[in-house]
Amino acid sequence: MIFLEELDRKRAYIEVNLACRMEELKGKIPTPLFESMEYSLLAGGKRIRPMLLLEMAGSMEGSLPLALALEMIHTYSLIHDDLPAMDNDSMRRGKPTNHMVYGEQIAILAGDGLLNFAFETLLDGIPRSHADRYLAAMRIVAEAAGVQGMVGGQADDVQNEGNIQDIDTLESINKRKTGALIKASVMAGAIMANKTKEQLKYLEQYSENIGLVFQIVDDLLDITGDASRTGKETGNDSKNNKITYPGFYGLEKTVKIVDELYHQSLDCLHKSGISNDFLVELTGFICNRDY
Ligand code: GRG
Repeated sequence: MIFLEELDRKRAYIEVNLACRMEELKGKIPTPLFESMEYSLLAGGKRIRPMLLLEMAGSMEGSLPLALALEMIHTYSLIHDDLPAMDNDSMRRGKPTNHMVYGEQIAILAGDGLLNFAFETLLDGIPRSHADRYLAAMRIVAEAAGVQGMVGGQADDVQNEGNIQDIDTLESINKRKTGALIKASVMAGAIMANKTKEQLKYLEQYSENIGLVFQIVDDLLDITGDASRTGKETGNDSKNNKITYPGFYGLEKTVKIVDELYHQSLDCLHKSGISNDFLVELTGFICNRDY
């Protein structure tokens, strides 16, 4: 239970800082835009990306803006992903999606606003010492969020019109759409902590593994979470009939793959020389979010 308490404490720390950062916009931007940005940014969420970054950065000062920016970018992507033109979802983080509350126009602008505010936050936070590391970390985040990462993955996803049928294409899309930002969270934190080339090599493997697991577990939760209601027992996304890991490999093998990836992730973490009990537990949490 100590881990869950620690998780809550760290989540609260991130949320207080996100709220503080948002306060800086209060009264300076159109009210519906502010409320819409705040609605989604402070709507809960596991805060896994900023948490990974802060754990990797360790005691390195000046890392907080990177963590906050990651959550803003992640939130913008969720707002846009939920739009009728994309996934057309009506619930997110247990609440009505942004466009359901504020309308599509404001939801699009709130997403744009959060993306830009992420970069304002990053630029405002450039530290006096170790600015070189910070800028390198910023570069990693920018690339992962952009056309070579999340945006590119999403573009391929919509181009396939939700009709991906082979596992390699699915993996390539997921690697960019979901995995890139998770990998960037780990690698940007590692750069801040000045890890060696050898350590970075293992951390790259670690972060790629957990990025992949993240998506697979999400697919599994779709089945185990509400199979009776959604009829997703086949493992295929009922909305657009695209293939998923459980749909391709079957439930049993998918669970085995997650288990293997979990153990490989721990092995990479160990080989990277990082000894952080919370990070080990967080890896377990990511690999089995059924807590
Ligand atoms: C619109 C450019 C653009 C990109 C969208 C994030 C994304 C890319 C798509 C989401 C598709 C999806 C639901 C993938 C499953 C894995 C995932 C990213 C889940 C949501 O992230 P969590 O679990 O959410 O970290 P919380 O709410 O905890 O922050």
